[in-house]
Amino acid sequence: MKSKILSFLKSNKDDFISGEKISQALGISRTAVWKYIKALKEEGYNIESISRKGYRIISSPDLLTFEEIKEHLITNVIGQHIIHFDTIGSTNTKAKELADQGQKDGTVIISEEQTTGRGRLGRNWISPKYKGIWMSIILRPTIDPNHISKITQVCAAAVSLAMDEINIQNFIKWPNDIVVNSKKVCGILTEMSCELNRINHVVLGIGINVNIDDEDFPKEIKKIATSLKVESKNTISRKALVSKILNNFETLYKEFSIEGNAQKSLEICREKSLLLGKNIDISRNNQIINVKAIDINDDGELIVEHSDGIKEKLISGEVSLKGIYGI
Ligand code: BT5
Repeated sequence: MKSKILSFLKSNKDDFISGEKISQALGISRTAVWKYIKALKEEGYNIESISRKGYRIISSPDLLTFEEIKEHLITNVIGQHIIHFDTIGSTNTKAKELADQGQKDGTVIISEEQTTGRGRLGRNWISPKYKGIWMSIILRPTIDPNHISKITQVCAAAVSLAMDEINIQNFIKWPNDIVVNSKKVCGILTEMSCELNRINHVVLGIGINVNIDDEDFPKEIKKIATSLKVESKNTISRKALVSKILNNFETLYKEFSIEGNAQKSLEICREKSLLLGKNIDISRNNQIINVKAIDINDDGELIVEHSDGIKEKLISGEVSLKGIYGI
């Protein structure tokens, strides 16, 4: 009901709309209308109320609800259903749970904060309230499970294009980071449930440091992490950025959902790659090996060349590059 009232106010932005009119249209009492308006104000909506004239919306907060995101959303499927939380442990954990219960393709789980945000391999992901984008997309691709590892590249390409659109120069650090000014602003966590020849679901977790101030980063990650606000010296609209990511993702995912073709996304990942042409360190059996990153192949694997000229494909893992992440 609250969202219906909000839609009503938004579609009459320039005029006052009376409590009477809202109550009649929605079939609720005027006291109920007043209560919902009060709740909206508490969420940060600036609503003017004048007796005998009614209500008028002046501005909306940067909340990551469907009502706010949909204004800029041009997708057919991705993000057309958004489940929003004020706080949650991990959006990926919640998305997996909901996907197991049958939640549909393209649903987005988003939270204003995560208390136990997760990185890969059980690492943690700091996700302070109202300062970032912490979201997970549920996907049900009907492709061969062998192609699925490329989905992380599809996602990285979509995030990267969205950041271009707000004039943030960014690079993709294979396999799952977006880097601005040599520091990490975004990490992607891909998890899936599949059978031998069938994917049940994929959960794509995206964490972006948007408006985190430098002093808000815990000491241990300050050296390696940054935010879009720190780098651009501007507060960034999170809701606009979410819709740009989802819009770009749907376009790239359309290509991918046909037999796992990710040509366009992989082109973007190569173009924006932080690693290609550089000497990088990879870790193997507790050993650090220096290799040259030479390509990302059509399967989304990183091709590296050893000092003896032997080439090798990396499917995932840790790679490090001098000058990046304080190394
Ligand atoms: C990642 O892992 O980069 C994947 C992060 C995915 C987070 C999203 S948020 C929405 C969804 N729900 C979740 O619970 N997770 C996903 P990895 O490459 O393993 O990097 C983790 C490492 O990055 C940590 O060990 C820290 O060193 C560092 N780190 C933690 N929080 C960070 C942050 N906010 N920004 C940059 N680096 C961070």
